[in-house]
Amino acid sequence: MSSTDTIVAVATPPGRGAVGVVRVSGPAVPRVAEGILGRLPPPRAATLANFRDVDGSCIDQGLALYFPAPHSFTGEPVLELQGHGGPVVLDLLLARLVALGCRLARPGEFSERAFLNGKLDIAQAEAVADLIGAATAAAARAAVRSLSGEFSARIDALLAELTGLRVRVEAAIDFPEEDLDLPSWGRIAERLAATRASLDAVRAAARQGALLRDGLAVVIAGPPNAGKSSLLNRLAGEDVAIVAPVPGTTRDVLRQPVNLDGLPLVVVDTAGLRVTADPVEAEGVRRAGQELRRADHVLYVLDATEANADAGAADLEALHAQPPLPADVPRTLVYNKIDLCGASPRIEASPDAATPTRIYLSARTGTGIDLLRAHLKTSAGYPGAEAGGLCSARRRHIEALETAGRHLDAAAELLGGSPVPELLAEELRLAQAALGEITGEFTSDDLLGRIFADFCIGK
Ligand SMILES: Nc1nc2c(ncn2[C@@H]2O[C@H](COP(=O)(O)OP(=O)(O)O)[C@@H](O)[C@H]2O)c(=O)[nH]1
Ligand SMILES: [Mg+2]
Repeated sequence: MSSTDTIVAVATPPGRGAVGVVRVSGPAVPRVAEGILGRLPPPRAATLANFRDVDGSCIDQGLALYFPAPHSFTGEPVLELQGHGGPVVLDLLLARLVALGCRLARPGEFSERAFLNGKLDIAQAEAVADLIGAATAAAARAAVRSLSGEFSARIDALLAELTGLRVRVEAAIDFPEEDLDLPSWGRIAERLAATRASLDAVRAAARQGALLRDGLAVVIAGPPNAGKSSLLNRLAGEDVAIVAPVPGTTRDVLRQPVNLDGLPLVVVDTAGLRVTADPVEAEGVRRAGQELRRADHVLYVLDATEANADAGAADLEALHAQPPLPADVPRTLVYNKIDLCGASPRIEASPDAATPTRIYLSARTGTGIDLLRAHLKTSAGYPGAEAGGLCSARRRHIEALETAGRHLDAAAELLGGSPVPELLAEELRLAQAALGEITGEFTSDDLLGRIFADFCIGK
């Protein structure tokens, strides 16, 4: 697939910098280079050049790099101009290149062309965006692994297993006279079960990869003065929120990115949950409720020195009963201020899904915070930065893996009865189509558009 137009964009971030890079891709690159440089630079050699305006005057002086097709990022002829990183000079360069017939690129359009020309699959193109957006070193390392194709290779292996299965099932459709005997169906069922197991392993890995990319929204809630803001400051390692003995201090929602051993968290501090006549505080309480419904993990902070702290926990849940929080959001009860009652830090793990874990700590002295940090990691299923080997992944990938899993389950169910090869083949085809969406083997234009629209311009 080749594009007819030639696109241009500034590839470096807006603002002033030592160097600013303008990237041009498309069939007109040789002609555009003649226009702005006076000649086409030799392939892949950094060439000092004057970037010339239409009247021949010099807009900037810098390095020109020419990558002939197909050996470029997009697979098309690419020209990179490395000039000085000022917004005005870069605008002048852009205007000149547009006058030479280039069109301003849409977000992600360079990556989209790289995909269409077979330089990257979609999961790899997404990994480029994830590497740029990585919030922690562990997330960056996972993105590089996906970029180099490790995640795609695991998907391709699943696709190959499914192709093998389909070949056998479709043979039964094409040559019904050679009816498959029972042992043959048995072997197909075995292979199907093995494929299902590999798929589960890939999905578990993708979950962890997505966690590194998206991070975890940890929302702190609880009654006024329990020490919610103190806990945020303790987790952040700095004084982000105002702490005061006055109830109702926090009204706005505060968000603080926290790096938890490579796992990116966004810790959200909210107004204390109580009925109040103050309209500003009431708005804060309303917003706290809103945050709770978006949380990946809720920390209910309670004052351990208050006799009725336990009753408080039940009341807190009731406060949010309308509408209720999703049942699968983990909640942890944090009993704070243990320094005041001389208790030692401890964790009481949740005995069943309905009972939250309890952690006793002191936000003021920091004792017991380690228990909370470890608990947040375990509950998210994060193996820790030292685990290594993680690939970045996205929610979209997990959903596709789950869809494929459902079709494999349906296929297994068919095999349990007296199998109709046509129905079986259809389930396997649907599973394969779902997996193919991850790398882009089978992808609608609509999905492509949505994926690349999230990228930044110039990439
Ligand atoms: N002794 C002690 N005091 C605390 C602790 N955590 C918070 N406080 C105090 O409790 C009061 C309320 O704290 P704050 O973090 O503003 O509570 P919030 O209203 O829940 O955000 C402040 O005076 C804090 O200094 C703790 O662990 N130990
Ligand atoms: Mg507060």
